[in-house]
Amino acid sequence: MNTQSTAITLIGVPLEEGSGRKGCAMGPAALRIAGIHETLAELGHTVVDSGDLRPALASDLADRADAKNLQIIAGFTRDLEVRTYDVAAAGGFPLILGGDHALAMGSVSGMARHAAEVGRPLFVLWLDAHADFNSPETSPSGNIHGMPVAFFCGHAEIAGILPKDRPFVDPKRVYQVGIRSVDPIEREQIAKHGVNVFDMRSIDEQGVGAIMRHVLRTVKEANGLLHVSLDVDFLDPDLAPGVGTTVPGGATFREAHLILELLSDSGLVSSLDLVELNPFLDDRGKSARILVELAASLFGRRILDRPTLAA
Ligand code: HAR
Ligand code: MN
Ligand code: MN
Ligand code: MN
Repeated sequence: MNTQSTAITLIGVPLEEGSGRKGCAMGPAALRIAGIHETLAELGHTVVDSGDLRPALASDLADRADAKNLQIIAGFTRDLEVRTYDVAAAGGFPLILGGDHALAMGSVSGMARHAAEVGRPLFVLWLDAHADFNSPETSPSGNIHGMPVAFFCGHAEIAGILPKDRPFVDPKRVYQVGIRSVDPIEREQIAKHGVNVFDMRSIDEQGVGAIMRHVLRTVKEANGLLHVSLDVDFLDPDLAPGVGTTVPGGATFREAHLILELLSDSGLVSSLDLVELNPFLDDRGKSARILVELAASLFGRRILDRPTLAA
């Protein structure tokens, strides 16, 4: 991916109802203002902005207190599943401009359908302070942005959002990096289902280089596709304050860039979510800008050319 030109389709997802507060719906606009399209085009890629999703309500589903705003979120999930699948199936790279993290129910499910169709396993790299492995039964908040990983792994029963026969992601193919806020039952669930978790202590002890080499080697050996889901709160709040759920002690600018650069070198990434940006909480656009800078690293921007080290 670092040298070749990629056909990138931007998909705006103005969803905020999964997060329990307002503001993330402005995320796609802020990422556009921060220059996502121009930045990736300048790196030599073909970029098409397909605009924002405007889904219908899923009025066939009942609203419920343990999964708030289900009709709105299910509508987005259905549309985004189809859009993500369509872009990937046509050989393109879906780049999702969020929107809160509930959108990953749609983007990852769409990629899982594409991966199943081409007969390759789907891996997910989840860059986040949170594990997002709650279900309606375990969630302390009822906020669906805390549930997408359990959902696309088939362990959050929210019936009727997507067709019953949809493919799930194997939780053993989910790699979470940067984790530092996990609810008690969620902690048991991720262990039980075998999610690979590299928490902040792992980053401190091993460094992101060693962690990423492990992940990328695993994906490569399995001939997998790799979906990357980047939550703003993966980053330290000093660096990226534009998010509703800041947790101290996050990834540094250099750690984050190294991860995206190693992903770029690998050429294994098939799709990307940029999520949880809340421009209303941001400081003069700095969080939006850093997301664009990180996307640029994934799509080949380098300080200097250097020989690519084997993953
Ligand atoms: N674990 C908490 C809950 O489920 C908080 C989840 C917050 N999630 C995000 N995305 N901000 O990572 O309510
Ligand atoms: Mn998240
Ligand atoms: Mn988070
Ligand atoms: Mn492993």
